[in-house]
Amino acid sequence: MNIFRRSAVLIASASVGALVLAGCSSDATGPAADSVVVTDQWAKAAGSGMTAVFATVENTGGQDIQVVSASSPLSGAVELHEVADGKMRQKEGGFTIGADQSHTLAPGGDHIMLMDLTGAVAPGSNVEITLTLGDGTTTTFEAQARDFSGNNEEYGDADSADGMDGLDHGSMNHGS
Ligand SMILES: [Cu+2]
Repeated sequence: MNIFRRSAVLIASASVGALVLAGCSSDATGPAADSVVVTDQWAKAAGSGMTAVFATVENTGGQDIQVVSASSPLSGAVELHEVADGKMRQKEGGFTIGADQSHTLAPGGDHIMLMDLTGAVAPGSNVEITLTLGDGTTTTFEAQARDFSGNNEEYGDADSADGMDGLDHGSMNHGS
């Protein structure tokens, strides 16, 4: 009986210790990825070429967060885009999400652009996206693909055309 009771006390102590440690690691200066919550994410279904991913990206932390880049197993090159004058282009510096703010990625506005698709993005399938944040931490989410026929912004004649060699600029729009 005594042995059992002592074990119970030890287990209780260990649990308290774990709680204290967890509390210490979740302060405002923690990894940015811990403060990012992605909701309402979806991808535009596409047969080939390129497509876009949309979502609401929330920053639950007390400091600004920068989304500096993104990647996906389905794409050879993922870019962070904005739309200006009906044309999309790479967003300088990526997306900034203020403390306790949400950043909406939506057709006609900021979005994640998957270029050079490695395969079809069928309706109902999932597209995995990894966001890299300003502090180097990453967060990964899956966006379900759906048919969407709106949103046909053209690609701006970007000054940021560097590194775009080999891509078909003529077909760079969200349409299919
Ligand atoms: Cu785009």
